[in-house]
Amino acid sequence: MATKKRSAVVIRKTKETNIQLKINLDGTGQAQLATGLPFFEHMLTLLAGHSLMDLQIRAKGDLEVDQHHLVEDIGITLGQAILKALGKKQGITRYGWALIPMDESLVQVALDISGRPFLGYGLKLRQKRLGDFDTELIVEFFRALSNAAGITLHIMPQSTGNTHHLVEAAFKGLGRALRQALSISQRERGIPSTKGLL
Ligand SMILES: [Mn+2]
Repeated sequence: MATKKRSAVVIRKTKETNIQLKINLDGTGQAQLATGLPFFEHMLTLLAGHSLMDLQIRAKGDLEVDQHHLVEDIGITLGQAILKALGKKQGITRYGWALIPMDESLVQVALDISGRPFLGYGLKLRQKRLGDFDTELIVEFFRALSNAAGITLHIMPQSTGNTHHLVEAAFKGLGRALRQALSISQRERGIPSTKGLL
């Protein structure tokens, strides 16, 4: 079904950030990251590994201001790259979901590659920082990704606990749900919408 290579390169440069991102939707989950944000790279590595996308990101930002611009802009760039690599969304499974435990924490992720951006987000993160990473930026990343990729995305905790565990379960869940939604369905004859457009 997928004869064309589903990969993309997006370069995004503003006065605040400079990002080069390469993606291969049909990869093996390899991540090569240089962002200057170690905790965030830990999460992006999980996202790549569990989605089986190959992800290469080189990003520089105005970290002297704070981490906000860089994290949000990586979300935008990743969303744009996914959309570009998907093309007309021919033959994709479209929906994906995952219920991921991380010890005491349990997070449910459901998504639709619908062309309609929406973020439902219910994580309550008790720690304000993980390493030196500002946990307020987690939701900003998911929102930017959802907006740029046109993905309806719900991330809801079923059981809340340690902040690192919760965030990790959310990124693994996003990865697993994306793996499913991006996969080519052998029985799907075209664009998986009764409208004929996604
Ligand atoms: Mn961890």
